[in-house]
Amino acid sequence: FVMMGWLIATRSARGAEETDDRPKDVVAAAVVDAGRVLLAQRAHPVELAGKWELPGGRVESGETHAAALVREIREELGAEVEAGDAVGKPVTLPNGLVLHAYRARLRAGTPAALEHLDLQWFTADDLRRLDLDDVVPADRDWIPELCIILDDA
Ligand code: DCM
Repeated sequence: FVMMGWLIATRSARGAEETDDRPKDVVAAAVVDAGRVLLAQRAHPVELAGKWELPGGRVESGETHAAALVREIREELGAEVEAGDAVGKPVTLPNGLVLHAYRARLRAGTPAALEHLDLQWFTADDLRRLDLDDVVPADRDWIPELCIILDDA
């Protein structure tokens, strides 16, 4: 019995540390409203804290990107959105995660910083004036396309 306990403990520890069967996809929402896009200021981890991002998070097993986007925005901002077209190209992080940005339209509720330090609505000019050091690295490539979207809006 002691041996069996040890085996189970070893296997579950390995499972937690070495195996991550979750999808590698991360979805991020470009919520556009009245000619502005909503950026969220990360609270963690320390190397990203204080930097602006498109809010979102990891896709769960069996979940579509659109469903993950709606769930993440509900969890992080307390608002209901509808997912739209892709923004820019997917970005692969050094850790293997692949980030996908999508346009999103507000359906209900007022976004609130439930998990972020702050939320702010940016016009295209605000984005052009934004210091890229203040943007999460993975999200920097999306800024030009966001400016185009806002200029067209
Ligand atoms: N991430 C990112 N840019 C975003 C959203 C997420 O670089 N707009 C990264 C940060 C994490 C991972 O994706 O490495 C998971 O995000 P979160 O911690 O928000 O769940």
